[in-house]
Amino acid sequence: MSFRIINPSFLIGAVREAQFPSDEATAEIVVAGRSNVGKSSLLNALFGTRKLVRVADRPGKTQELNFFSADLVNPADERRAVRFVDLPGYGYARVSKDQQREMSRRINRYLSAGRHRLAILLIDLKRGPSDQDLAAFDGLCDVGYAEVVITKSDQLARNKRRPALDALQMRMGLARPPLLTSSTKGIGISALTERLWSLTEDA
Ligand SMILES: Nc1nc2c(ncn2[C@@H]2O[C@H](COP(=O)(O)OP(=O)(O)OP(=O)(O)O)[C@@H](O)[C@H]2O)c(=O)[nH]1
Ligand SMILES: [Mg+2]
Repeated sequence: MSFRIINPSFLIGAVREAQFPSDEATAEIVVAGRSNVGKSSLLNALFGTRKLVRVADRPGKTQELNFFSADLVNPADERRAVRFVDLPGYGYARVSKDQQREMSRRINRYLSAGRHRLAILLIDLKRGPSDQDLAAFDGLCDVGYAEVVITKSDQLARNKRRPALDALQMRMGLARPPLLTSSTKGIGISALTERLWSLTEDA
């Protein structure tokens, strides 16, 4: 058996801090990134579900902070309870300014609540990092550990993936190449699960 995630369960769609789950012993993994980058899809892929996390038919779909509980399982069948947070995406121009402000307020309230130790910041391979992504990466690194994970790798031809990955690694100043995933093709999902196991080791 390999690394896997079992028992995924939706906890709450929170809009204010009082609603955040209070069990602080459980490692919390926050999934951040631009609107439409594939946060909700990646969670569904990790969970092995299609519908647990709502996926956008249009960008800006996720507006609450959605909390999920699940168990990471290693090949020796040891289990570790974790919690995932699906954040609203930033940078979608077509939601109203008021709505964008409210969404950044929600994200900032989460980050300043001082609860996250571990974030994965998603970057679309074909689009590469925007200035907002770079700022988000800095912000997440300031308050915890942030790991960059690449989404939608299926949208680039195989022979273009490596160069795009190298350019991205350079631009973001990463010590090693980030993990490449595709939620639709199932690429990198078990590698990411294994990575999450080691990242939560001493959380
Ligand atoms: N080709 C391809 N499309 C993907 C992949 N992952 C997500 N998508 C598509 O990208 C769109 C956005 O996906 P979501 O998972 O809703 O993105 P999100 O980051 O949660 O978006 P917000 O909730 O708006 O922040 C959807 O149409 C998905 O079907 C992928 O790996 N490959
Ligand atoms: Mg979403």
